[in-house]
Amino acid sequence: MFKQAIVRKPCKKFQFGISTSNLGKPDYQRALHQHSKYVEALQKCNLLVIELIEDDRYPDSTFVEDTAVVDKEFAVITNLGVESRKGEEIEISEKLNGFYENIEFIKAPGTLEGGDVMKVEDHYYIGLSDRTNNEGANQLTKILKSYGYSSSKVLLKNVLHLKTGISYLGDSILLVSGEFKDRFDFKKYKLIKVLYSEAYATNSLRINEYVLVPKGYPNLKKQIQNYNFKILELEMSEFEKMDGGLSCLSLRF
Ligand code: CIR
Repeated sequence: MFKQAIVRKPCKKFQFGISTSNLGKPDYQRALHQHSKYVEALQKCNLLVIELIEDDRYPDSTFVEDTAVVDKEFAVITNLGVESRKGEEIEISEKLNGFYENIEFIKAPGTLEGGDVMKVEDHYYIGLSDRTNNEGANQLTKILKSYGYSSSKVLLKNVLHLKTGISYLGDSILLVSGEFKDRFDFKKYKLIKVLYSEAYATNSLRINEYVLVPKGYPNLKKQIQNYNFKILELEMSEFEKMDGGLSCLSLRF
């Protein structure tokens, strides 16, 4: 069970963040509105939501998931893999200090972003991406081991982050798209294969008894409903334009 979440409002410089989507410039007011609905959804999932104020120094700072890996007994502050985002983790670290006795750090030359880390029961998958390097993954592996968790690395081919293309819904069920549909590592799970045209929605998010799903992906919605999950649909268009999905907008612990 998750009890709380940290989020950060999109800042006025949101449109200047990193994007490869080719979906055009996000509308700031609409992004703020979508973000407030996201916060409401987290509250509906019974989370206490800690909302940080916007930070114009970092256009991508609404994507807080990348700044930390959080579990019950520890938080790991990451070292983000792109120059324009380095420093976002500082305020998050200060906040997490109030909740955790054990705070660990990924240190240079290691880089790691939370979007590349997926927990499946007591095992962690760590994506090796443009943002997470082998050294960062090794540091995380060592930290996880010291807390009794196993982990393995997954080399990414096309996606930005591991969780862009795969997410864990619980009960041994994974949503998978693109390069993850046939990977050996994930064959032992129940796979929900997401249509190419709905790949964005692979980054859906299980929180307590709900699954948050982006609006506008009817096939995926049906596939998830078949497993009897309770669904909350959210408009995500402005975040999609900036390569961000549902998980990226919060740290849940
Ligand atoms: C970036 O490129 O860093 C942001 N525009 C999007 C980050 C998305 N985060 C995530 O998938 N965890």
